[in-house]
Amino acid sequence: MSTGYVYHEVYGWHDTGTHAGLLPADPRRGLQPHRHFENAEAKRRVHELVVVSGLVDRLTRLAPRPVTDEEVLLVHTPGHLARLVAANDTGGDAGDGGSPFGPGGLDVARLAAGGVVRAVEAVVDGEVDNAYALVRPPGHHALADVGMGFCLLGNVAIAAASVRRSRGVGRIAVVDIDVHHGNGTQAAFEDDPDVLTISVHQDRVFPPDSGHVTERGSGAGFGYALNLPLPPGTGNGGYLEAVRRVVLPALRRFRPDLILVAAGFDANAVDPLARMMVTASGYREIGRMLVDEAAALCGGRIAFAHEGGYDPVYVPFCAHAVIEVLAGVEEPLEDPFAVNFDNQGQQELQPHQDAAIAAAEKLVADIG
Ligand code: 6DK
Ligand code: ZN
Repeated sequence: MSTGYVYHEVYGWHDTGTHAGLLPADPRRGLQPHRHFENAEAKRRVHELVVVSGLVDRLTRLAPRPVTDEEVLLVHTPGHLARLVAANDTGGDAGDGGSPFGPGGLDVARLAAGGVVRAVEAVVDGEVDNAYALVRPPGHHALADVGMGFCLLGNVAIAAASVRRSRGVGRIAVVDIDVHHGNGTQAAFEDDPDVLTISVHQDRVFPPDSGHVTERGSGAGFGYALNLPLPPGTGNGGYLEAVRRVVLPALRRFRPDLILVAAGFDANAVDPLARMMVTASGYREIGRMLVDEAAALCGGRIAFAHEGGYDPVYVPFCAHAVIEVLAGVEEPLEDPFAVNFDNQGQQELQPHQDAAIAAAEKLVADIG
């Protein structure tokens, strides 16, 4: 049993600067500068916990390489790449005004996408059994011709497209558990019946008006995009039920050769950018179900790519739990915060959450 692990110190050097709650800081309006939500802290502290806990000793370190122009262009337009290249010396924004980067930001983004590619290649090649890529900047919002939502390049989309080309992988399922809609990954494979994209997210947080259960892909890809928007306040009960009743059955119908997980941890109980209540034990169970399903469906071939998650104190415990599952650790690190979050009211499935799950559940039968 071996688990690949990608991290590079330069991921922490991607400079998103300051803002004031996602607006430009402006003292004239009382807007005080604050570091960008997508700063290095949460992810760097995940890595530090993985090292300090000793988990790193159970992992196989994989060195990321930057993605080439050719790989970027599997998902993005020449225009998008050209704009990022043009802004790379000075720094700039990837498109929506909320996705800033400093000088060299494109180089870090290439190494993030390349870190996911490396993890996925190692899994497909049998070099490792499964893998976790702890990368930054994130990727699942980036569209073909524009970056958005802190994302410059579509890390998971690029990795999926790249490994299909280089390794001839047939069917890939992407499971996106970031609390925001995985719109970029969905768009990249909108027409493609060989890539199933599943996104479980908080209803209409970001992008605005996106990720409705009615979005199902188009053309030959109709039915191969699945969206499960959950109401705010959903905790472990609702999330585990969503995975059991929608994600796993969808995977079983699709029969993927490889599963990729866009692993955001911003559905955690104290995230500043969303209103969900998932705890480290919830993430552990979600991770376990996905890893077990990969074992049943595709020889255990599963790779996780880190996306969002903004509380620097709690995200490390959530991500650590998932990496432990991948590595088959039997004595897990205790979550010191569990006592505070596990007993929050309404952690168990609520009727309005059940209704949201039922709406997506109905669509699963059309897959495959
Ligand atoms: N933006 C992510 O976690 C990124 O999915 C989430 C991005 C959320 C942006 C939220 C937002 C505004 C609001 C108002 C005006 C401009 C922008 F990609 C990941 F990092 F994973 O409210
Ligand atoms: Zn997110």
